[in-house]
Amino acid sequence: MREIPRDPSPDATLALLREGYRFISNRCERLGSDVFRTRLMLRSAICLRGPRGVRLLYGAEGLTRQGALPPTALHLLQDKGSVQQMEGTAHHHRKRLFTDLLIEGPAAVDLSRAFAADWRATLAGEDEAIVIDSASDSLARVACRWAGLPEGLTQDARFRRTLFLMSAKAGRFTPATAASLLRRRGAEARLRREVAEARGGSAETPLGRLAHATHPDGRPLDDAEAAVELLNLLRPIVAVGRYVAFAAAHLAADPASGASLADPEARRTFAEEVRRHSPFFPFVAGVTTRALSHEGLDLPKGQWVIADLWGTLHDAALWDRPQLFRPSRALDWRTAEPVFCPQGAGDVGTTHRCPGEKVTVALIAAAVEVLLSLGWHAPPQDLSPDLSRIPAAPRSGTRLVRLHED
Ligand code: HEM
Ligand code: MYR
Repeated sequence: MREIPRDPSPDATLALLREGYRFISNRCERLGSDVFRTRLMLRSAICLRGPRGVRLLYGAEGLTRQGALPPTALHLLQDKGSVQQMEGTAHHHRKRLFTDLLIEGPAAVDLSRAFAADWRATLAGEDEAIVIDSASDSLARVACRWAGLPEGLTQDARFRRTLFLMSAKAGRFTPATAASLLRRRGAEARLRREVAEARGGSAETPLGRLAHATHPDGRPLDDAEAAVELLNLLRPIVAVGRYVAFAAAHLAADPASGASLADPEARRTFAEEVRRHSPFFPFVAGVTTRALSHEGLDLPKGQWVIADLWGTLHDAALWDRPQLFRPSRALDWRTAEPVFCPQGAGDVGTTHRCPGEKVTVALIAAAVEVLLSLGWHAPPQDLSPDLSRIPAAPRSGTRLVRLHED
């Protein structure tokens, strides 16, 4: 067994904050290895780039997500008690709820139709739009209605903004992160009341489904558990606005590319390449629950392991000229190939792979259709992402002006 090379710095936390998405790739390249040891937040970590690391996080037994994320990121994103913190039977049972709703059910079609209508109506006639803000806000309205929440909450701009901030502020700890955590707590309390009320109603809407959902032993989810999972539907739908801003940036940088996007299949592969190319979810992390061997690595119990999603999607050994945005790669979320891992990889029912990929792709493709159906102008601006900021976005947020019906 080859010794795992070590990053020589005594603690690399500041380097991670400085280097952001490039943190793992930079060290893999420096050390000539797809795996290395380091210390982050004074804790020993093994970082991996490439399919071996992705297979470890999305296939190996003997791993938990509990204790794997900085607490602020965990509370702003999936949160304690959620599907992402479970393993085994409990996880598979809870995950079914998500895959039934988001993959088997009509969610992708329903959400993308509603989003196309809402966003188009919002944009048409605007003098100016910052795509990340405008698309995220429209997605929040659409997500709340789809979930079955009352119109009062859907129309509450502060609630919609809170849904956006949960993913926008999860990447580091600043005063804004603390403020977003407080706002999240308020949103959770509000959703607990909605769940309690929905218990008397039907199970037709996603809110109703969660209000009637059970644990494997038949006990109902309590209000807090259902509210946390409701946020695991709402928050990430709003987060797709970030991919929409990247998609719009490609159209703004190369308006002629719109001509090749007339048919739905072309828009779908465009959306898939947006997911590969854009810096979004940087790394995923787990902790071993027992000693385990994985593809030539011997890991002790309690080992923190971090797999590099962004680095794997941009590794020149795995992709032909990965820095180029090329929809002709014809990527597809249905693949189980570990090299295409923007939202995880592997088997969606039994691993922590994201259940929202079908919805994500449909929403990005719908956004492209909306943008192609309107006239607009993209003034000179910096569309490049700052890779030291997690999650990243085009620096300008993608600014469009003089939006009008064509
Ligand atoms: C899990 C990324 C959209 C719901 C994940 C994971 C990633 C991810 C990387 C795996 C986490 C881990 O392995 O620990 C993203 C990105 C999205 C997105 C970048 C773009 C906005 C969505 C959507 C939904 C969703 C639209 C639902 C409507 C979830 C849930 C999990 C998850 C419930 C936990 C799954 C589990 O633990 O089994 N997502 N996701 N995500 N995602 Fe997404
Ligand atoms: C969502 O679940 O809301 C969708 C995507 C959110 C992306 C947030 C990016 C920050 C994640 C930091 C994780 C650090 C892992 C070591």
